[in-house]
Amino acid sequence: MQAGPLKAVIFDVDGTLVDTERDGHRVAFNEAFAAAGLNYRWGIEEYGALLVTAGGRQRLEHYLQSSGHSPTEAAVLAAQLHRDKTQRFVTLIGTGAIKARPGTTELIRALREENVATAVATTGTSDWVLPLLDIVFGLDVFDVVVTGSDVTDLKPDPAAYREALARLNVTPAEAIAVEDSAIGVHAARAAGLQCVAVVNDYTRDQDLRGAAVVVDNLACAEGVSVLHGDPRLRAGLTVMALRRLAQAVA
Ligand code: XBP
Ligand code: MG
Repeated sequence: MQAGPLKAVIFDVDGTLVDTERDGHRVAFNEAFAAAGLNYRWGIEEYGALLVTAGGRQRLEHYLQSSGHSPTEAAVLAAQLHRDKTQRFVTLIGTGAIKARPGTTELIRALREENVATAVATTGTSDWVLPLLDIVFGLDVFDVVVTGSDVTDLKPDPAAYREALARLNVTPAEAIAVEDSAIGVHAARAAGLQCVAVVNDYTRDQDLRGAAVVVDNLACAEGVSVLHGDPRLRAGLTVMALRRLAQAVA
């Protein structure tokens, strides 16, 4: 097949490259609550609902306000808890407990071998995103990394994707986003990108209709479940499949 216009693939982090929310961020938030002497604890299901707010600090702030704290108190407490949560999460990352989702490492390698640039656009903060990417994948496998610390507006706002496209120096038609969530798909689409959604337990039932393709994994020994889009993706998400997708919309 002739090479398509695909020049870059931009990956989301939480839920996409790594499954961090339930057993990573959520646990660190709960440890921060406990260390601050607060009785709040986020259960697995409750945390899934809270994820509609991107950004851990913003998530805390909304939650604290809805729990009766004044806006000023909530803002100060959220900032303090978020600093502590981030440190705790960085410690967890250092233990090697956070692993790449199946197929991500191989796909990144294959893209780079075919001279397709690889990038990250996340709303997570750089204090943990950079060490995590370094430990799990190696920072040098990404041409561009845009974190929530680099933009004012978080997903579903397209700012992180627009910034990644600008730094990559490619147009939206030359790139594809890989996301796991409705707010992520919305952000990518709002930046003009085609999107592949790879779901996890928190995002499986979300409205991902903006994605051209929805799969339950990037690769899996038993085969990938294609929830929406090209059934050939059962064999896994390959560079050729991504090129086909880019060509289909070119
Ligand atoms: C997911 C997020 C982040 C994380 C927590 O980002 O919304 O807020 O839940 O990280 P993405 P912080 O899916 O875009 O990678 O506490 O640093 O915000
Ligand atoms: Mg995500």
